[in-house]
Parts: sequence; structure tokens; C-alpha cells
Amino acid sequence: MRYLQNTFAAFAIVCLATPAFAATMVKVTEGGEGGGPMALTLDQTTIKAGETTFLVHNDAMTEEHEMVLVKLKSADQKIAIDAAKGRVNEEKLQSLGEVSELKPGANGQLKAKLAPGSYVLLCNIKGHFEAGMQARLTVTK
Ligand SMILES: [Cu+2]
Repeated sequence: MRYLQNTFAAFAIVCLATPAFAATMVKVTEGGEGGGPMALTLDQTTIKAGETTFLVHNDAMTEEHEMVLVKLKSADQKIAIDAAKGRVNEEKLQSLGEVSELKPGANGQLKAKLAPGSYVLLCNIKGHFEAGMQARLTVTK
């Protein structure tokens, strides 16, 4: 019992000490079905630089989504769409990772260390980006 108490105390100290180094959490909600409005929303659109965890939830009933994290060269950078494919050409963008093939109702996570600048989060399943599955994120110092 004494051992358990000590273990718990040590654990509590670790927990209390953690917040100073804790990653910023950004909640990402994806939604939309085939033919319906598509959306990708963030619970905050401006965050501080550093370790960031994106908690991604696919709120759709039947549609699969994904989330790609892209660093932009500037806040007003235009993102070209390959009209024939109905998708963004990811090779021309600086991707920092993705949560792929997120099933309806599923959750995913992406961790990244973000430098100050402009970012976009998008779903690059055919037609989804154009339908509205994109959100800008600003990272400050
Ligand atoms: Cu999608």
C-alpha cells in the first residue's frame, strides 16, 4: 500500500509537471456525406508554435474522410486543384503528415512540431477539398 501511495505521488508529480511542455491540442471535426455539404472545422484557428496534436474526428455517417496538414509559403497562397482528378496535387505542397482513411465515426491523431506561419488542413478525397473540406491555421511565435 505504501508503495502504491508513493507510486501515485510520483505519478501525480509527473502530471503536474507536464503542462509546461504539453502539446497544443487542436480538435478537427470532419463531416459531410456524398452529395451533402462537406466541412472541416477547427476548434481554434490561431495557435502558438511548438508541438501540436491534432485530434481528428470524422463526424460523417457513411463517408470516409482524411486530413492532410500542409505548410503554406504565405497566408494568401492559392492551392491549385487538378480538375480532372478533383483533388489537390499534394506533391506540389509541403505536407507535414496526414490522418488517412478515417472511417465514419472514427478518430485519428496527428502530431507535428509547427513553426510560425500559415497552414491549411484539408481532405483530399476526390471532390472533398472543393466541396469545403479545408481550414486555415495560423501559427504564431
Ligand atoms: Cu473528406
